[in-house]
Formats: sequence, C-alpha cells, structure tokens
Amino acid sequence: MSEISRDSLYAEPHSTIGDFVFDENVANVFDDMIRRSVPGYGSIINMLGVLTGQYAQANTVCYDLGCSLGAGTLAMRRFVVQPGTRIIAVDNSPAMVNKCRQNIVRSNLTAPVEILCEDITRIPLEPASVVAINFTLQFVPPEERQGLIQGVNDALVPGGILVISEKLAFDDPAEEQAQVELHHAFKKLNGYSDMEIAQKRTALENVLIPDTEQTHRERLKTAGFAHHHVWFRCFNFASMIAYK
Ligand code: GEK
Repeated sequence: MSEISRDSLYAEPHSTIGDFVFDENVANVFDDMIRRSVPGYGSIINMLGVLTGQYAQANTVCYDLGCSLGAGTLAMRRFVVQPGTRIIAVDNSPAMVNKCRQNIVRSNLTAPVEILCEDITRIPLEPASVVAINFTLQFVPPEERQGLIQGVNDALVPGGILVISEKLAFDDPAEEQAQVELHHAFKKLNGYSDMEIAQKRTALENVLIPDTEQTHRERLKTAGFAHHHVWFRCFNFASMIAYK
C-alpha cells in the first residue's frame, strides 16, 4: 500500500446518517479505517498469505472475494509460487477496484493477478484451491449467502480451502452487549471518538448484517465442506477455515 490517509469520515456530527457505501471517500481512507476498526486485521491478512502458500495448487485459481484495496490479494501474491496458479480479486465498488489496481501495479511481486469489478454472487468461479472472503459475506444479502458459499464449495478442487472472516452476532443478548462494548473500547483505544463510533454504527445498521457462529457453521456444513474450524477470534470478530 502507498500513502495511508486517516479516516475521519464520521468525526463531525451529521444531521442525518445515510447507509454506508463503499464510495471514493471510503476507498481513500479504507486502509486506516479497517486497521483501526477490525481487531486482528493485520494478523488475518498475513496468515491468509501463509495459508495460501500452504494450500494453493498448481494450475488453479486463488480468489480474493471482496478484495477492497487488495491487502489480502497482495498477501496471497507474496506466497503463490505454484506453476500456473493465478489470483483473481473481485469487488463491486469501482472506487475500491481502481485503487486496488494501482496497489497491484505498484507491487513488485510477480504471480499473475486479475482484478474484476463484479458482484461476487454473480460471477462463475473457475476451479480454485484457495478462496478468501475476508469481512465481505456480512455485506451480501442474507438470502444470497448460502448460494455463494455453495458456489465456492463447488469450485474448490479436492484439498482446497475457504478462509472466511466475519463480524459475528450472538444469540445471548448479554454476550452480544459485552462483545460490542469490547469492540467499541478497542475502537476508542485506536483514536475513534464515541460520536464517530455511534455514527458509523448507525451507517452500518442496514448494510452490515452479521450472522452467528452457529449460522456460519451450518451454512458451511450444508454447502458440503468436509470440516471447518475457527482459527482466529477477538471480541465479535472471527476467521474460519473450511476444508473441501
Ligand atoms: C480486506 N477483504 O481488506 N460483490 C463484490 N464485492 C462486494 C459485495 C458484492 N456483492 N458486497 C460488498 N463488497 C477486504 C475487506 S471490506 C470489509 C473487505 C469492510 C465489497 C465492498 O465493496 C468492500 O470493498 C468489501 O466488500 C468489504 O481484507 O469494509 O468491513
């Protein structure tokens, strides 16, 4: 990544707060926003690279679905050495895709990368060995999530993996409240004010719809994954690996 601009999109009081959109304003500060908002983001990105090195197979595709600025794509690219393996990064925000293209061109890594400005629920997937859906399923309409995960399982070759990271909801209201409070304390520690946190929360309310861990587990099972487990968790954020 090149220059990192500080996220102050919700630092001033807004009279009305519209739904959060991945436009140019967000793309310009996204790297700072996600690092200060998602606990463990840097570790998850780095380990996505390591997992890609372990599971990528020759002559298959590694997908980064919901690639934003390409942090995951670059981590994958660092570790792809298998012959004939390509990375395909997909996002449906033109602002994100434009900046992602610049980040990929600037890097001096060599594994082939294709970047598509498409809806991840609408693209046919090629035979794949590693698929990453990093903090993106939560933005897909709930009724389309099973179909997407089913499509990923169908596209994976034997021995392939899906790495899926998400914000989680909890059935137990007391746990939900405690985890949200911990997450807000984390954001405050990273320099966001109470007002910024509250305004961003309102903006995301109808846009980011988290599932419970149980819902994720059932969806992966229904899609036919042989087994899966959580490999990272902090507050209401988790990342899972699902094995074909
Ligand atoms: C990272 N993975 O840095 N099709 C394609 N893209 C979509 C769709 C869709 N249906 N819905 C949302 N997006 C990245 C972070 S951010 C997470 C992912 C966050 C895209 C959207 O445009 C945005 O770029 C991304 O998913 C979600 O590891 O903002 O918390």
